[in-house]
Amino acid sequence: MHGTILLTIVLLLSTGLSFAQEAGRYPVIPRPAVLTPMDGNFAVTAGTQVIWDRRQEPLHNIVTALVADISRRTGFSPGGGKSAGNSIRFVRDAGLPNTAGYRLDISAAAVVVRFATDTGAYYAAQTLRQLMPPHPQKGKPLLLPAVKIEDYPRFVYRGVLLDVARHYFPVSFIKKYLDAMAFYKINTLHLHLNDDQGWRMESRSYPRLHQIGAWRKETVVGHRTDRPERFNGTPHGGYYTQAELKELVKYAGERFIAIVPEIDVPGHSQAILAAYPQFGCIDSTYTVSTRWGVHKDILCPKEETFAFLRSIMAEVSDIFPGKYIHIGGDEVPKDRWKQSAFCQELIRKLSLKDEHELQSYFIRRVEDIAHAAGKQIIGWDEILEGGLAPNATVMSWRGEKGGIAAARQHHYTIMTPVQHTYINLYQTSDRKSEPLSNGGFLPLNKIYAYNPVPQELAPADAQYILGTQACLWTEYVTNEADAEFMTFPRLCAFAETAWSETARKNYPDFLVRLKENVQHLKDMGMRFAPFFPEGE
Ligand code: TNX
Repeated sequence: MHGTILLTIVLLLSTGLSFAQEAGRYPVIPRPAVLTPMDGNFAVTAGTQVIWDRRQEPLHNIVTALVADISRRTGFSPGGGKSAGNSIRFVRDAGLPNTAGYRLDISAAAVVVRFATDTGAYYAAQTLRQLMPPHPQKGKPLLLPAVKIEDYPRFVYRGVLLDVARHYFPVSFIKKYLDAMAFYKINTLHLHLNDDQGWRMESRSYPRLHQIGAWRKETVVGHRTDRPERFNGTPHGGYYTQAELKELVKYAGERFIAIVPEIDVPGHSQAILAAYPQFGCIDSTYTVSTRWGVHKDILCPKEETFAFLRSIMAEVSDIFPGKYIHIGGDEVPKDRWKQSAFCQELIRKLSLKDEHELQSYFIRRVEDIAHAAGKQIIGWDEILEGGLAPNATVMSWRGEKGGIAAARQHHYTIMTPVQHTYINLYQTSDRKSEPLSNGGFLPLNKIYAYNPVPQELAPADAQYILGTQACLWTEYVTNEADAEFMTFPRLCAFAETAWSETARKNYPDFLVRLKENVQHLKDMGMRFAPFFPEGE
């Protein structure tokens, strides 16, 4: 018999659990790095004590949120205490190797959580929540299966992009989304704040951005390639006040999620031009676009454009305290720059080869502005064309080529290839049971199978891959229910790719866990697509 099969059988016999039983008993997503099944259960009862150091602020909030969740499910209010009896104990342990990692020891007698940082404590709490039955009987002990878990993430960047430019989504929805992301240990929300069809951030220095740029007259109906074109005649728009954005940053931070704001330039900028046409290359009356697709009107590399961006970057930095600003850089048609006498003169003056090098010049200028505001930039992989800005991180979306090239140049990179991580694509081959989408096909097993580290990268280069991101572009996602349907359960599969080592990934095992785990999505009132096999 094959050695590994024999070993597996021996292991299964020794633990007394088949793989399906183990997955069903510990339905944790993403799958922990090390999980050792144990016999018995810990019973959370009215007498359970929860022990932690209340003087430590973030920890205090993490534990009280967990206790509130237990109370909601059981009707019990586990109390604080000191005794070592039936208890859940949170212990800081600086000796843990990974700062986001944790150890969880559940036995019939007690639950002990060890963590080096608050982030680790937070993730341990999410694992505990996933081990709890979502709908226990009120007033009955809540059983946690005994286990030893040692866990830490594979990647430091585990992101989701939400495009709030094509369709505006209210703050309440973003909070619901953040709650679910945190539950699956995703740590970054990339907010796509502007595009040709809308600008979404209140600006104090350039108020026409939100007054004019946040609204479009109407929206094209059906797929963008449908002919004849039809429009719905209904204005669409909205923007977030600075106070709302700060509140979101805080809300995300409490869930150990950083928000990366994207101000997409110099392309995808028609809404900016509708508000401030002077930043374009041609005299024109620009409007906020009512159609999808790549638009030719882009920002002009004039000094007044850079002064504008300096001011916007200052506002963005004031709202978003994180390390990164995403500056877009994708899909920049060069038509206007080719037509513009100013641009042609600038190319000559700076001794640039062509419009691609002019784009590179534009991005370098924006990088300088971001650095002056204390931020690092992330850009889409087009920023490689004409030469990378010195410290830029590259988001590889047109496949993996850009990410590979960036990593080889020892630039950090985040893998978001359309084919493997775009959750705006269809999820089945029978499109009739799904909302209209951009096109393409990303079923659950494909997003699950993705490995963000391409085989051809040497280990010394592979370390520049910070992580991966799922992207929800919303041209065709017009409402919250559809956004949820597109996101789940694909985000569960994605979360495992972002967190768990390849050796820990196993699709049949994932499906068994998912079947249990979706109960939590139901509990959150989260819609999800029903297109997944039931598991074994
Ligand atoms: C390409 S991904 C875009 C977006 C679209 C998306 C649709 C990227 C950097 N640009 O503007 O929404 O395709 O799938």
